[in-house]
Amino acid sequence: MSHARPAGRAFPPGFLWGAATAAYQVEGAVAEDGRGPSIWDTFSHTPGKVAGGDTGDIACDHYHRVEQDVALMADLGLQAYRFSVAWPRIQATGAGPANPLGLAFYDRLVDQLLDVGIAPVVTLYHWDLPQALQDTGGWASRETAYRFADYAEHVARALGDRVHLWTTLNEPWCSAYLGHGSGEHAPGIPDPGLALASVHHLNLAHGLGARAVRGVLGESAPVSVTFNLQVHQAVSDDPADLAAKRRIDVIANEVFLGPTLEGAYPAEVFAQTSRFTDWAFVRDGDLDDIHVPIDVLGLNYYNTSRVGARRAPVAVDPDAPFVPTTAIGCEDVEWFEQPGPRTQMGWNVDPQGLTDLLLELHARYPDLPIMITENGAAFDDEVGPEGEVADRERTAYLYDHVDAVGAAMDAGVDVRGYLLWSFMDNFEWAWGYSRRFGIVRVEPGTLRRTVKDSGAWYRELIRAGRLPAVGAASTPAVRTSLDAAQA
Ligand code: GCO
Repeated sequence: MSHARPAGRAFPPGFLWGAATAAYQVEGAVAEDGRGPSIWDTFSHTPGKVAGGDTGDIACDHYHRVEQDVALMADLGLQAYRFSVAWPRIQATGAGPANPLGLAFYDRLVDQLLDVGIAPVVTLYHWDLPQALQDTGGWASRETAYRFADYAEHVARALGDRVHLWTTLNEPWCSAYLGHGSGEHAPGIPDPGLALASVHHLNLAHGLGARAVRGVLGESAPVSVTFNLQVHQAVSDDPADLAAKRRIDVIANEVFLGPTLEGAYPAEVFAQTSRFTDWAFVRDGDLDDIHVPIDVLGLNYYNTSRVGARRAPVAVDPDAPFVPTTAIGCEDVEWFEQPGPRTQMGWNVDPQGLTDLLLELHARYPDLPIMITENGAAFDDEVGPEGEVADRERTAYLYDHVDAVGAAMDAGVDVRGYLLWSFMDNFEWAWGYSRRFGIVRVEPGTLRRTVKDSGAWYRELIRAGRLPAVGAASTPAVRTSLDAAQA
């Protein structure tokens, strides 16, 4: 398959181009300056949970190399950097006064970014719950939502109006269902009832956290939440297949969109999940608290899936070691193989799915601006003698998805920016360091940074405001301020 692409469409001035990371995936320094343990420290140190026994103990050492990393972002011309604040750096046990040393790290980061003209996009929660809060129930406990609001208030006070956009949560779907359904992610407790309680408490945390940020910074403080909405394509128009699609949509998407954007859970969800919970954890007033106006909806998009009614019944094994999301009130939904190509994650490449998702969201919420807060691809990079990476597949993936965003914008969707995943190779959760999403390579061991061809291409996209060709020859190497320092 050819990865060559001609020069392509232009984007409006003001469209925000950036890149994203998350604290546990890049920072390292897990025991420094008063940081307490998070559920991901515990999980990654539990044998068998993460590929290769990898942990985030050192990760990209971003905590110590942050100045160089910001300089590199500036070399790439990034206009925004989406990073997450590690809750256990701010409150080691998830409660009590803020740790000044923890806040100081992000305070400096924000200033460094602003000094070079990069807009800070802050995610308050990207999965690193303080372990002490897990010990008292984690997201399955209502108390965690109140703790989150307190934490959000501390961070809002410290970073103040220097932040371009506040995101309360990243992908609560993962926290709820991978953390409590499949058990692939921390805390790794497979229990559908707890997964659904977590859904609600994460929603509540979003509402209370957003209100806490605005309580400190005023009603005009820009607030968002980031969802990884699942694009389920029905395998046919048969009513049974469409009904199956609706059931998985309800569990995966509507339980987040409904409360946060419409102030109600989808009516079907209660009957659909009655085997696992009576939803008594939803208290009077919660939906009002959750339904807070947001300025932007953050969207993380990678791939699509095909679903339909189950062709043959399956026995649900009560002793199975994990509970797939589909088992949570979707036992009758079957997954069908998507055609390729695929990334190294095994995920299908489907840029049209992104255009379709944007159009659908815009039809439902015409006044809600959208920001792509993650999109990118892992490939098995081949490294040249100088550490160079001619990652044409990744560049083609980025080209096609940026183009898909542009197509949706042409059709009237208000998309404000594109923040690719990821600025650099990092700790890919259960996959450890075996999956690399970066446009900057991080050399295992030395942690030396090298801009990949995709990074050089992205720099040119940002500079010109239009899609550069993806050539037969590789893009000229980017010489950066780091090259001399690392030589
Ligand atoms: C995600 C996470 C990222 C992942 C990325 C690739 O949102 O799933 O935000 O942390 O690393 O998506 O899987």
